[in-house]
Amino acid sequence: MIFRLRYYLAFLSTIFTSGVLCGGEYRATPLFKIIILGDSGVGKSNLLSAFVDDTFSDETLTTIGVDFQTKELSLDGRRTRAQIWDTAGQERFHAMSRSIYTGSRGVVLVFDITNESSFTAMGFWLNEVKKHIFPAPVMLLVGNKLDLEHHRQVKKSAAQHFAEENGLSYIETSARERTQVQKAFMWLLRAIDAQKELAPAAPAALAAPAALAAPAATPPKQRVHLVPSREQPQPKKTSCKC
Ligand SMILES: Nc1nc2c(ncn2[C@@H]2O[C@H](COP(=O)(O)OP(=O)(O)O)[C@@H](O)[C@H]2O)c(=O)[nH]1
Ligand SMILES: [Mg+2]
Repeated sequence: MIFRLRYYLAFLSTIFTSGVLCGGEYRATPLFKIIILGDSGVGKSNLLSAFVDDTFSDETLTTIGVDFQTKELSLDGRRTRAQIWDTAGQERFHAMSRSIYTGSRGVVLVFDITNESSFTAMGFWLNEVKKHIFPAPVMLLVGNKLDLEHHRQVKKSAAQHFAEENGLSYIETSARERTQVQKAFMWLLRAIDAQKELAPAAPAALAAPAALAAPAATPPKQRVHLVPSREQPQPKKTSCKC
């Protein structure tokens, strides 16, 4: 029952934030839905806050359910909104995460370069995307915690090989130091934008990581918590200024 209520809340919030119920300029702003997937503890929540708020926390607790933030930005001079969904990595939340897959145009697959098993799990998460998200979204493989290079367990070459084999682009980030975080998300947004003219069945593979675009200016942002999480006990309500 609680799960269903949460699901409907998520659905309603998506409608509001997509601008369907709003008019004028707001409706015209393109919305790119992106989801972040990967095992628990790899840094998904911190990558999101690093991108949206330029913040990092050592204290972040396990994300419960799903959560998203919307960030308004300029994509090559055009006003765009990125709606980025953060998911919980644990198995008990997989069904809830799947409930928000619909309409995703981009996926960030995150592992922790200091944690071999989180990299091994990329096969599972990739399969999740292939099985549940249509048409195929643009995907970016992210090796996070680059600041912990001295504890690296996953060779860069292994990650690059996995990315090549699966038609993904690869980038390494540090949410803690904000290294390449803007670059990763902005690349994904540009890749989604470039894909919009392609047929639905077009392959997700795009340019090589070397082609990752530079970050753009970042104006207003909006944070919405659909499901209370331990680190955010007071969910904020979405507001639509129609
Ligand atoms: N050193 C380092 N720690 C990080 C980084 N990103 C996240 N963490 C830490 O890893 C833990 C899990 O991060 P979190 O964002 O909650 O991971 P999630 O479960 O995938 O959402 C937290 O203690 C973070 O402070 C990073 O880039 N570098
Ligand atoms: Mg989290």
